[in-house]
Amino acid sequence: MNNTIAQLTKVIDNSQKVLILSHVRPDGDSAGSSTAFYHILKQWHTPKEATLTFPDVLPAFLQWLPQVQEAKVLSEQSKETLKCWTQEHDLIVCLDTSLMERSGAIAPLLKNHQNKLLVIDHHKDFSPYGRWLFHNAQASSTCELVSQLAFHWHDQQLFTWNSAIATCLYTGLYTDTGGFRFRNTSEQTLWTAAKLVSLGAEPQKIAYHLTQNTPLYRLRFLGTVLKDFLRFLPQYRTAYAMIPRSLQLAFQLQPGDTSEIVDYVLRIQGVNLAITLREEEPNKIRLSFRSIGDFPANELAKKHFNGGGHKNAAGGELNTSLQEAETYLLNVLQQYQNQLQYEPYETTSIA
Ligand SMILES: [Mn+2]
Repeated sequence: MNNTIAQLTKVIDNSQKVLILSHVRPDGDSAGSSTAFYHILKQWHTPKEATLTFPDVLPAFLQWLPQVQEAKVLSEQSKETLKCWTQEHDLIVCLDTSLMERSGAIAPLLKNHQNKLLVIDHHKDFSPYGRWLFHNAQASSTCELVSQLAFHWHDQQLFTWNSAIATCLYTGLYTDTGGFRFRNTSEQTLWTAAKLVSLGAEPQKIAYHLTQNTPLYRLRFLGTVLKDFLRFLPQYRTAYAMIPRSLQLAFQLQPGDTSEIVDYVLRIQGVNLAITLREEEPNKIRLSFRSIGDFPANELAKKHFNGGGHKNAAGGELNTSLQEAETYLLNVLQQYQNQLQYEPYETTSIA
């Protein structure tokens, strides 16, 4: 059950040292909402001591976020440090994390500190944890929810707004909606984005950092995957790309460098389901799923690939070789052949 904004306000007012957590393999929404929350707490009418953390190193395309370099990386800390952090902070805020286990190296320690845990999330497959909750599966992103809180707190003059906050929040709206293209882009999302622009977010600058300004090796890598590692299965209206570990090593990829590939695969005409199979380590395959229209990528991921996510964007993993994963995928797809036969949008002719 959600807490009221008034209750959450009181929780923050009553705390002094706040630890900020989010999910493993950070994305624009987890990084944007966490960093925005960090700025809000520092600008609070009674300023808080906030510790901004990420479970893993941020991908390069997010390292420009205002003051994000002040963040600590959990996977680089000792067990003692993590233990110390969970004890010495009197409030722990966990953002964009549907399962407590997804908060990374600190997750096992959180079990004993649920009484000081505030959770803000928008995932449909959310498993409740913590003491205070602000969850809405209708929201496009956690940044949309943090915006809702921030607008309220701003109206109540509980903190001093700055453009860094607007920039961070706009970033999560942008990335979780694929640049305001996906199904989750609602009137509320666009209204929130407009308000963030009025409060200092610069759409062109943010889009530049997120979608342009790409190191050349990443584009060459993308080109190689699309040319040599892509398979289109018209009978399933599905296309998938294989990303072997050897290829990632050859291009010296950094964390997050493969995340955009699946969105390119989904651009193919006639494709309702796009998949990438990335060999993270030998016998550890990470899959990303994107769908257009009604096909529930999250149900596919949950049922067959030890994963989950949103209807049109999900992930999973298999502990097999890349070849075995491909064979398994092709078997699974057979069961969905009928379900994948649809036109995502009616083609209307304009007279
Ligand atoms: Mn999100």
